[in-house]
Amino acid sequence: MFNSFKEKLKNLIGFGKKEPEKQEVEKKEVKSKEKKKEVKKPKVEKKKLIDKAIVKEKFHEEIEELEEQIEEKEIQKEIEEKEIKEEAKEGKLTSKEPVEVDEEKQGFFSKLIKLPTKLNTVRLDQETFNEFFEKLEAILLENNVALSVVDKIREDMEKRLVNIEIKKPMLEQEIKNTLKESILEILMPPFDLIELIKKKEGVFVIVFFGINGSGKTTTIAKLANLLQKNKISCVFAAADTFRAASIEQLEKHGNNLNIKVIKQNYGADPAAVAFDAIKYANAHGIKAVLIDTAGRMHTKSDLLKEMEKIIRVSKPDSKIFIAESITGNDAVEQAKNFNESTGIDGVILTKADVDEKGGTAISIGHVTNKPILFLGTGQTYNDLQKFDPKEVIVNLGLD
Ligand SMILES: Nc1nc2c(ncn2[C@@H]2O[C@H](COP(=O)(O)OP(=O)(O)O)[C@@H](O)[C@H]2O)c(=O)[nH]1
Ligand SMILES: [Mg+2]
Repeated sequence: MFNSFKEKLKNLIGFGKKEPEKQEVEKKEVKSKEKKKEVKKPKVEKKKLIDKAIVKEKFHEEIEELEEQIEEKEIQKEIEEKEIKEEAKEGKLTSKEPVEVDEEKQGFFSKLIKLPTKLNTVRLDQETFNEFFEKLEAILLENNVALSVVDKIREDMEKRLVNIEIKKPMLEQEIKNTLKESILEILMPPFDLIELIKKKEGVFVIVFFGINGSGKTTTIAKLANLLQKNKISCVFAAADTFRAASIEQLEKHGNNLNIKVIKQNYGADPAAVAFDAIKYANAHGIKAVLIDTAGRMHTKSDLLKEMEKIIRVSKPDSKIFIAESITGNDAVEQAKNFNESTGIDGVILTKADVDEKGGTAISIGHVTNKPILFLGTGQTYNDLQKFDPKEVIVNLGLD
């Protein structure tokens, strides 16, 4: 997760600037890693990779263009410096001695600074900031960060960077810090679901919902596995009575994990299945009920009504929205609408293992104002990771 995002941020802001050859080697490594992944992925993934490669190339073209501009600026600067030195020799200048700045240690962005180049501080003017943010915006959008989040980040960074005096060697760090803090403000730390279940007297009910194929059934099985590791007993409610084979899929997980599955026939009222499962848990001293539901789009009002009924009947302690990390803005839009219509307490973001971008996590956090609890990171029962906002920052190279 976040691989392509991080790489581009690094190119733009310039942190961890490297020797050109080293960069080449790393690029090759990244490419060969991508190739390896490509082999395992289905065709749709391959297409995404190709799309991404095109965007990447475009971005590099832009960078090259900008670098040419910078070079021109540098030449201009050199000429000016020469003139100043000559003037100084002639005794015309009375200002302080220019402070030597190690350009190699500075990022790509710092070279854009137009204001006082002779002093140890820089002040970013609006125009330069806009020029920079335009590039950053492209990277953010390309990596699934929603427009509303981009606007928030722009506002935050503008406030902290424009027309503020910043010590030259601190510039890169300051840019990283502002971006980091803006993102951390969005990503709220997850609540501890395990503790919440343990603390509750009686049965703890969780309803899972999201669109078809987002990973609801698989995630329920992963979560049951985690509950078992924490010595919390649970039962499954096969409340997806709509999609063919959905009950059998849940039963298979139930068999593997030795968990009871409460079911009725296909076409039965899902709320009734949920009700049965809670009754069963109460009667058998089982701590948690995990309710699997049919996938639904937020646009289908009959299915939403059905969801409302499940919620009315089961009175869940947690409503968890399952979203696919790779679907980007679609997932964000769904989360927003479900949060407004049904109300959600938290999100589990699946398929993070096949998402190189990662911006969906930031966007969902912002539009729902709800925490991401876990990331689905593969297809085995153990592939469920507790979500940690600080890890996002580390993965983006901002810490
Ligand atoms: N790579 C990967 N695949 C996943 C993950 N979670 C679910 N899947 C796969 O996504 C597909 C749909 O999952 P399913 O649980 O049936 O989705 P549902 O329709 O929402 O219940 C299955 O092939 C799962 O194995 C994940 O975290 N990573
Ligand atoms: Mg399912």
